[in-house]
Amino acid sequence: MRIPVIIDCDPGHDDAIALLLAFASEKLDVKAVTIVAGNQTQEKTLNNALKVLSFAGVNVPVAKGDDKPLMRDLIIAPEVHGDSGLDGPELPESNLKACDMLAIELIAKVVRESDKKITLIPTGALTNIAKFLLCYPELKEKIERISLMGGACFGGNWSPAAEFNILVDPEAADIVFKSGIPITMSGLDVTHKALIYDEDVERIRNVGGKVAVMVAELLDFFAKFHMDMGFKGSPLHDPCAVAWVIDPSILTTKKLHVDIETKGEHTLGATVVDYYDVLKKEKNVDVAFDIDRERFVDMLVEAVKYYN
Ligand SMILES: [Ca+2]
Repeated sequence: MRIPVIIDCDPGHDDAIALLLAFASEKLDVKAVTIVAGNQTQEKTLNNALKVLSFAGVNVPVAKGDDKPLMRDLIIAPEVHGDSGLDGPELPESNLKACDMLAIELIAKVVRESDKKITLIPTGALTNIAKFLLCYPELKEKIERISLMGGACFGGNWSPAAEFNILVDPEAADIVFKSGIPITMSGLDVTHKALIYDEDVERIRNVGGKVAVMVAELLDFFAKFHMDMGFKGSPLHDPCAVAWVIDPSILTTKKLHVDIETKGEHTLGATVVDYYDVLKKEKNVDVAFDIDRERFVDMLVEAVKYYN
């Protein structure tokens, strides 16, 4: 029985690969893809998602979200993802179109009509997910779990204390983390171990076929930024959140209490993880700390084969 999921993303190189991993998996049934602003503007992340899905021959309802976070101006990441948000491969215009509904309306429709509980996989800022929970509180009980990419127990990547996705919309993250829905958090603690090295990229390229080549070209571009930062490979953040739903044994997690910092002068957007259980509060998040990297890479290689 496939696990019904909705992916909420901001493609983004690692988002694109997360989408391809999800659609290739026989374990998942991707009911919808919703788009959030983050790595680039809403218009660009929507366009990128449609192009990638169309190029891969996937047909799924896609809906766009808001242009900006709940209460703040948008932060984007052209340093990492380029001006288009998906620089690297030349992709043709999409045959797919976004549906007329907004992201939260599409999520609500899928959740309402599903017999089974839905797992949400957000790989961008949590704007759409928070808004969905605020607007449709009656549907909360039909969410099985949220497997998200975001946050970190130790350190940040967009400020010393904060990871990008949470920093973009901390108020949204606060709503989601307080929702009571079970959460699996693939933060920097694990995604910085989900490294793709040059030889792994060549393995993917050697699979052959247009999707494998596109993924290799995405990774070629993604590597440039990370090499300059001193990484020995590219951390594939977003696919971790999908990989865990496909096979939870691929990540090692620890159940902990996590709060979101929404006010700090130096710590805005931090996921404050109570690693030593100082507060004795309810443990609301399964925080991922480790990954079976070899198996993760094998999973990605198998996924691109699916499209041949
Ligand atoms: Ca993302």
